[in-house]
Amino acid sequence: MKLQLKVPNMSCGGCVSTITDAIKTVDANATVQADPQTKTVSVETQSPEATIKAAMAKVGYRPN
Ligand SMILES: [Cu+2]
Repeated sequence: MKLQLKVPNMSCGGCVSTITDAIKTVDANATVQADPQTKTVSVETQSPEATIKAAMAKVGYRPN
């Protein structure tokens, strides 16, 4: 499943690695592409969307 999420407070490479790590914690095989410029995170994952969103919110990046 491919998720396309908008994360308004993602602003730099540090945010990107925090978000990527959080997603990998719930799905080690996930493919994450994050662009702070467009505030977009693309995730290819087997996990439910709610699980991915919760993992991101937990580290301070709540997708809208
Ligand atoms: Cu940042």
